[in-house]
Amino acid sequence: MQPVGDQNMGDRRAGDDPARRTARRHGAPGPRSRARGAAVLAAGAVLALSVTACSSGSANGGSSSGGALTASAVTVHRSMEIQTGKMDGRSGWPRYSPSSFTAPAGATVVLTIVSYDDGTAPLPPASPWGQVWGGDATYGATTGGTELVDGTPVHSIPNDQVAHTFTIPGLLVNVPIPAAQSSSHPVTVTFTFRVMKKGSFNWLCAAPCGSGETGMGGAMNTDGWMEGHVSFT
Ligand SMILES: [Cu+2]
Repeated sequence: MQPVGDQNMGDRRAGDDPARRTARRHGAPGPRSRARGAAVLAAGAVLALSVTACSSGSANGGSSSGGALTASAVTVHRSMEIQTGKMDGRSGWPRYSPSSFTAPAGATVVLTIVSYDDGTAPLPPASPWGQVWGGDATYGATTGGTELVDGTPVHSIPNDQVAHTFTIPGLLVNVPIPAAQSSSHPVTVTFTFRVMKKGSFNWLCAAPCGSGETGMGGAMNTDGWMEGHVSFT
């Protein structure tokens, strides 16, 4: 998706958005942000288990129906844009737009995420969310563990350079998004996957880009901002 409207690019900076930075340092995490932090950690544990034991995951955070499908020859393209608080009008609240999409089950989905956020939300050194995860055996979300960053294939983003992630815990899919070079020079991340089962799954951002002491509040806790849904029909 291309930038919306003709906003002044200079207004889109996140790296100089003091509210966002300050918000991370002040205020105690609420119960919801703690719960979300626990959910993210649990999903990380599931990811690690799945990769080491080659076991399949569950529809964690989503629902599915019907049996496995046959892969189709159809390829569909979906796009999301990561906007900064200065773009979406809510300081300190970065947002994925749109926050939800639908795609045919069994089709190859080429997802393009254009991010204008030039600030980082560093992950802890041991966090698994800087790596590209290719999905779960049950639902067949396959990516080869690769994403394209401005056309260059990579298997991971250094944890301290991550700005956001696009993570579908129920499909064991994780796409780390690095910080944009500048607010006027967005980074484009492209990722291909296929889901072999009908159903709806929650996605979330696992990088602490929200408000509160842990960075897990605000946009991180709000549907339509740093979490949403993907449906396969
Ligand atoms: Cu985020």
